[in-house]
Amino acid sequence: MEGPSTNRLPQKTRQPLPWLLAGCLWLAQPAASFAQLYAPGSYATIPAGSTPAAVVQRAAHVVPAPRQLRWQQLELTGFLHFGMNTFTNKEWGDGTESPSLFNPTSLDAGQWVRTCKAGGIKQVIITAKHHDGFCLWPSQYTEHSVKSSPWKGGKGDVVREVADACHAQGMGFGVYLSPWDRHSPYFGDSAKYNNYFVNQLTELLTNYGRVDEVWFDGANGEGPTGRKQVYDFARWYALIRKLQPTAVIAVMGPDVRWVGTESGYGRETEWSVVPLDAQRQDKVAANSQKEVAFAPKNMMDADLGSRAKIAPAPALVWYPAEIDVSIRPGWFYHPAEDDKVKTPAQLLDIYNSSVGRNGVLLLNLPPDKRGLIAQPDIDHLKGFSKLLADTYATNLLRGSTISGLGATQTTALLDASYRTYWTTPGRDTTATLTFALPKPQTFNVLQLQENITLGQRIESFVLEYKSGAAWKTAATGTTVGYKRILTFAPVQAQQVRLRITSSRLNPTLSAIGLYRQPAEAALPKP
Ligand code: FUL
Repeated sequence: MEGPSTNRLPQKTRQPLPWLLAGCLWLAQPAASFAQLYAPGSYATIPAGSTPAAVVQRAAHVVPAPRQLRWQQLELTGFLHFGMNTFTNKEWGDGTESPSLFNPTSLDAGQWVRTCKAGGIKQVIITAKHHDGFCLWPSQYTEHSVKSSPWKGGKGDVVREVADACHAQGMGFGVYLSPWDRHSPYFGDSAKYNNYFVNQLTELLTNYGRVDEVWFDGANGEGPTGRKQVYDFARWYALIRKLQPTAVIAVMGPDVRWVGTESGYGRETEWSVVPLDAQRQDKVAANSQKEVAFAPKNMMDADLGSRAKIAPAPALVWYPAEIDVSIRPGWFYHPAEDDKVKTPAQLLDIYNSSVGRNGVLLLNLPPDKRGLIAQPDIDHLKGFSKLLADTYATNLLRGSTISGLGATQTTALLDASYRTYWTTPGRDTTATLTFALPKPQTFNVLQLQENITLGQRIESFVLEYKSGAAWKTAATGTTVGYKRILTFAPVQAQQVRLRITSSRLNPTLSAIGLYRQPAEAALPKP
């Protein structure tokens, strides 16, 4: 759905700001055009002199590009960290590793993708090249790849096996191509390396069918004493848009924002509409990993998109959060971590705190030296997926009588369709919806979904339940966005109400649900 007319800016104002081109995209030719980077409605300039109220109105109309909406609705995506580090038992290689070390004994990408799919994951991203520069596909631009390894007599191609398995199993497919390359002799010779990178991207985006996500991380350990490479992001973006226009470009890219932590826990107030400034690559890189010993567990600012943050912004963009976390302590497989795989209950808590905080969860499952996902990871992912299904199987609000504003549209709240939605009849920015349940129920989870095809609007809400003659608070929250989940101490009630206490424009809700998490979901007390 297109954004409302306020976003159809006159052609001459729909241009990137000069500082964006200079400072954010490190412009070189040929660059991605503005129309290639953004979709109608996913970007809004703020006219100089706008009042704070006008900025809020503008923000409430910014909407996702189709590729961003598709990605958001996946909810759960998977990372496959596999490569030289799997064989050297390291997290980062330095680029001097011999390709002869890469020799999985029973690699089966079909097993990786089946495991992910069975766990509810909808799309996977393979580390085609990590920082050590070793390529999992036989690139014609370097010898430092699987073609120089003993695996399959140098005839193997891990990227092809993953892409084929994804396409055969109806899963999305993505590639991680590390900008930082500790092997390439071109790295630091900016023009040469950018050409090398473009050649490799071209191979990945033309030879493997549809690609749904391209992941550029911000890590770069080469300090002032190392080689300094200026990445030609603008050229890379233009290439991706040309070759795979439906793919989202993540982290060091304009479509998907790194949430700022690798813990799995997103921010409680998560706006998908943020000042354009959030796309500055130097800022992303500054918060990213610089040394292998330092994992960026939490580099999150609590607030990126509040009224105070957007008020001075010259432009706003739809730039939603992706929350990446590994099922193990490390990103790559290490035998010593077999007993440190996150439990099903921990994974459910992470899901509730990532997907349930208006983000997409990118869960890493690293294949081992055999080239298979290890059994503890398979078991825990399966356990998580069962807990998730058990928790969200029955919406306890089903069959309720609903009263409140806009009562005629309330069927949309419980019809299990994201497309249909409830909203207030006027431009109200507060609303109360009261639910009389068919019988008393015990619940400890609230789930809400805004219809983000109309923008993100809700700023605060409270869930209350009737206890005797009094209304008591079960839970309070701020933003909703695509999905918001709140867990709380179990409550028994037959009457509940949702009060939306602040919204940027008339609020919308595609869904509301109350659920009961099974006892196995409880985390051990710290
Ligand atoms: C970081 C990298 O340094 C890690 O090795 C891992 O790939 C993670 C997802 O991104 O920046």
